[in-house]
Amino acid sequence: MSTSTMKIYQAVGSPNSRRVRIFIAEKGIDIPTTNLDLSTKEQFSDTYSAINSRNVVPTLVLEDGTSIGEVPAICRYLEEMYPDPVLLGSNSRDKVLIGMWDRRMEQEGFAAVMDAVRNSLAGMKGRALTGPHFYDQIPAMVDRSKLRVTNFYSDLDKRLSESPFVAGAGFSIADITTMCTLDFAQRALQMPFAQTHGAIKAWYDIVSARPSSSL
Ligand SMILES: N[C@@H](CCC(=O)N[C@@H](CS)C(=O)NCC(=O)O)C(=O)O
Repeated sequence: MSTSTMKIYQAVGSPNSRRVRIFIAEKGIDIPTTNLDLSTKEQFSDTYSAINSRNVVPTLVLEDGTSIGEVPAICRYLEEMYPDPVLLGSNSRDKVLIGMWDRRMEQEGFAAVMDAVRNSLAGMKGRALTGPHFYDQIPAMVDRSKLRVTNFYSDLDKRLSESPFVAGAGFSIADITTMCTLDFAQRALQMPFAQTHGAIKAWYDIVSARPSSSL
């Protein structure tokens, strides 16, 4: 389905952009895309600053020029416009549970990986936090962040031993956030989940076999 009225600004290697790319693919929609090169700091250009004042990707721009930043907000808009298939829940209970698990995966997993990456990589010097302001790295945070990632894996394995998908019986945005977290931890931190985490492995084999995961 084509949605020629909207536009997505994103970056190829960005895990937050990947969350939205997967969400869009799962919806079966097609949104014209502009790629930004974060390595040349294109997110700070005057043109993009006018689109996203936090200088982060992704951003969804609507036909009337409204800019929507923040992955959960972008996905919420797309869910309301294209309800099928449901990825944010179809009744009050499912909606809040999916919201709760997605936020937990973001805070306990995704943010921990990001903190470890941004406080350790040479290329992130002065960019320990995203956004328009510049923050020095705190190397002492790296070990703690990695410990948080290790604990996240244990907690996730327990959760997935009780539930087929992160937020319950069906695939949802919480699975997208979690898969992007695990893949980014492996790629940028060389911290894959342990193969002894059998519940994560069984779930990961299923979610990563979906065609959208290759995006
Ligand atoms: N909370 C934001 C986070 C967006 C974000 O941090 N994006 C990263 C890429 S994954 C970015 O734009 N980085 C630019 C930079 O490092 O300056 C969201 O949900 O969209």
